Amino acid sequence: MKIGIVCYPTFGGSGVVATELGKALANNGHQVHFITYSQPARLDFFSENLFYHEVAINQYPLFDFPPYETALASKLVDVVRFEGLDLLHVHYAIPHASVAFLAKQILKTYGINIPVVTTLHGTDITLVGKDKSFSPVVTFSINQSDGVTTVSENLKEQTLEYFDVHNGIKVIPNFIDLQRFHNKNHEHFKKAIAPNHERVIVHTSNFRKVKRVEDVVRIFHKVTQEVPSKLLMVGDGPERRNAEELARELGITDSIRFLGKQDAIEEILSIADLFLMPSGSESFGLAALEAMACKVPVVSSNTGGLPELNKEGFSGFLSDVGDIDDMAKNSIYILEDCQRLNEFKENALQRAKDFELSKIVPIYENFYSEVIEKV
Ligand code: GMT
Repeated sequence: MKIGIVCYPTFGGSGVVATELGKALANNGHQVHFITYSQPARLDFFSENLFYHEVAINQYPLFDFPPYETALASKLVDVVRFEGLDLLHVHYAIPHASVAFLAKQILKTYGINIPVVTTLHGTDITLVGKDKSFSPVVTFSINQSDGVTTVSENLKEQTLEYFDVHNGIKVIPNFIDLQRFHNKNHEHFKKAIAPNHERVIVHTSNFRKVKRVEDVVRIFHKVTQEVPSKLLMVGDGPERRNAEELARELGITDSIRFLGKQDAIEEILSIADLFLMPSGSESFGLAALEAMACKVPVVSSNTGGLPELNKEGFSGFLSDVGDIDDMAKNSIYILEDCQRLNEFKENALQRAKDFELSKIVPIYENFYSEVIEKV
């Protein structure tokens, strides 16, 4: 198939899933065209089946807000027509689903009926999409898509609850490439971070409010009083400063490192004993899956799609959002006993294997075929 992928090219989860999906499809022999405003973060190599079309935006002085949607729709029309695409797969509803609808209508004037698949990732529904300033467009464009997928059952339920959607929705979870994400023996690196055999706890995110990074610091503060530990905070975003300030207030800065954005996240996860994800909302939890693939158990909140990934008492534990005491208690339980910790580590990997790339990508391929046949 010739597939066009539209996504945010940044480090966000939806962009990562879209890019990894495109790479996997290209590996399976499909021709994949990324259409976006800059090179996707994980697309920094050459492959004969991968193409990148940059959306250039005209900076005319009249535009207080450069019309990205118009430029993207025009680019989609161009790429579909001249590359002969079979299907467009847009990731994150806003604005990609409505732009795809516009491109589809324009393409009809050229006698082309391009099938459009929309994947809803989470905040496009749970935070941003529900906003009244977006919801009519989100509802309309979901209903106009030829195929709709969500990354968890919970996100499907939320979509149906908050939007008047009469289109069918297929759940296709996030997936993981175990060739890249696996536990590598990095004892020397672990020694440098935890010279006195402390446990290593990791959090990775975009440090937005929804990630509750201050909860991470508070949980760690409680844990380290019982089990000597170090905390690695990976990523960056608006809440980083608050988390740093809180660490200073609690007097634990010597035990926490804020590493900022990192590409080789699997190297850091390889020295971790526990991953914390106390999010206020999380449609799937790709970062937790990446940790599990590297044999890292997860202590998380029980919001959104997290219970579909993290199995209570097996790969980790789940608590109510904001229940720092319970998350700290569960972390201590996992970390305090070596044999128990090793069991949780093995279980985490077992659970991650359920979401292996080779199991999930064919679900997308079959769905594309169904949608193309229907249109
Ligand atoms: O907020 C983020 O974590 C980024 C966001 C995105 O859309 O870029 O991630 C969402 O999509 C990921 C991939 O499908 C999911 O694994 C994340 O759970 C989801 N984030 C939230 O729902 C907060």
